[in-house]
Amino acid sequence: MSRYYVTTPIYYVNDAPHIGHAYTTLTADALARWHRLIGDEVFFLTGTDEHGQKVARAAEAAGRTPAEHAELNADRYRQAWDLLQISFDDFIRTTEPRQIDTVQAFMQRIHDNGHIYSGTYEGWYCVPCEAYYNDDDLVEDPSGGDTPLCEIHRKPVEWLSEENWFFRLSAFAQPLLDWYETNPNAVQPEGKRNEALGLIRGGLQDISVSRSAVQWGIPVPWAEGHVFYVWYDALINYVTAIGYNSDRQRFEDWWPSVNHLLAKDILRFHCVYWPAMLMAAGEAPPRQLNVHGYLLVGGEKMSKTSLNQITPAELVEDFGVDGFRYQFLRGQPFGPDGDFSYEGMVVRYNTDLANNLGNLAARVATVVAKKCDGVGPAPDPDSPLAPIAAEVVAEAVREWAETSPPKALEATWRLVREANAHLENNEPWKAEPGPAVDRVLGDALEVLRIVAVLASPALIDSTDELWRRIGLTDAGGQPNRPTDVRVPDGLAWGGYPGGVPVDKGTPLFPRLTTS
Ligand code: ME8
Repeated sequence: MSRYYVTTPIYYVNDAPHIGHAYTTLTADALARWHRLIGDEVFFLTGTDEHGQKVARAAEAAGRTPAEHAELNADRYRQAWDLLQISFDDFIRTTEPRQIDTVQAFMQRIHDNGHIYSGTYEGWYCVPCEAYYNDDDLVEDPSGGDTPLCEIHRKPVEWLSEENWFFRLSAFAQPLLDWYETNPNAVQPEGKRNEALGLIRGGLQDISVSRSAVQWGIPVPWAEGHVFYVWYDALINYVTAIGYNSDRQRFEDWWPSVNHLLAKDILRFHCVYWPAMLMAAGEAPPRQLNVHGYLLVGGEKMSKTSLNQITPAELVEDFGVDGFRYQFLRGQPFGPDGDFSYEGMVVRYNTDLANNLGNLAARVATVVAKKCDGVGPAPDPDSPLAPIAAEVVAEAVREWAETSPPKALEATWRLVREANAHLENNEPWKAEPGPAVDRVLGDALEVLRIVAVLASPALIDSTDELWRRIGLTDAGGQPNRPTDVRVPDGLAWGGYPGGVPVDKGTPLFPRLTTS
């Protein structure tokens, strides 16, 4: 059995989650569910990033203490993930004692290894990014203001000047380049790897790891009055949760074969700072970093100022949990930016879920009721769909392994379309009951069985319901849920036993209209 460790970024608790956060989290969830299907031991970590100025200021603006504000918004993240049926194994909050202990121990190790020194920091800082910037990273204020703007938030940065502790990042430029060279697939996709290499080759400056002007943070153990810069606190969550400072054996079981998911906004922190910090602490860098683009609304990144934030709950109300999950797992390729539109989501839902999968399930059940007294027949071992199913399973296995849920689902829906075409070509609804009709319907039921398993990382309750409707729940000798099947062996053609009751029920995915 292999181990699969997958993480999302831990999100800031300045505000509630929007669909951008849901996008990364859903992708991690689907990957975790897929790896459970193939029999891996999975550890799926998400959580919240609660310290730093951004959260402290949002709390102040809301008239709360940072701790109260963090509590409230961490809860909103948990509620959103519960709603979306996110199957995380651990939800870490950076204000927990385990994180405080681990950050102090990890940073102390880097300090003891001689990679931290004291100095004065002077330069630009963007609070919404919680990032230090050089002049070259910033853009001019188009309205003529003297202060340059952060490129991501388009807000004036702030000038910081304080006594600080610095991490000798510059010393890690060559070790990082060597690591990139020997691990050409560590950062995916290639364009993002090149971006990270560009940052390293462009020259790395030492970076301030502590703040004395901010109170809301983890105390620096060797310097009273200082707290750690929030990013040096946050990244460490990935090792806290697997026992870096509490259970060395467990840590070694899971590290470094991790798969970090993140968007391009935090590439620099994950693909440059984090591997360097690990090296400085004497640990191996992460095995895999998967960087995706932005989910755009009307061509713009979601932000509070442009009022284009959409919450997951708003869309779940219209599309259901599985409709939501399907859209964000299938809707845009994993990697580049993708535009989200409500109208596009309706089209995808109606095409793939209502018309293709929902319709296949409904028409098979209707014809089984009419021609087979409601008892599902077994598939034909020599069905023309058998080799297609084998190809689709193999392709899905490949694409999930490549962290590409959209392509894996696209392959899965090819099988749905082929099964619908097989029914159209044979028109069992027009034929007399008998072995020929049984074969065609048995084939379609077998496809539904296979699809219920392959789609189960995306569609949760509806694949369970499909399983029940085709008679496999409590069928005896059969896995009780699609998630109990082991892939790929359990998907060999012919697994549908036949002789079980098929239930039509109401539409699995009722058609939607745009209004
Ligand atoms: O950066 N499209 O937290 P954050 C796609 N606390 N993904 C998006 C997105 C969008 N429009 N908007 C947000 C932080 N995301 C730090 C992370 S990790 C040690 C610390 C997702 O709340 C995407 O994964 O700003 C992005 O990287 C993350 O949310 C940023 O979340």
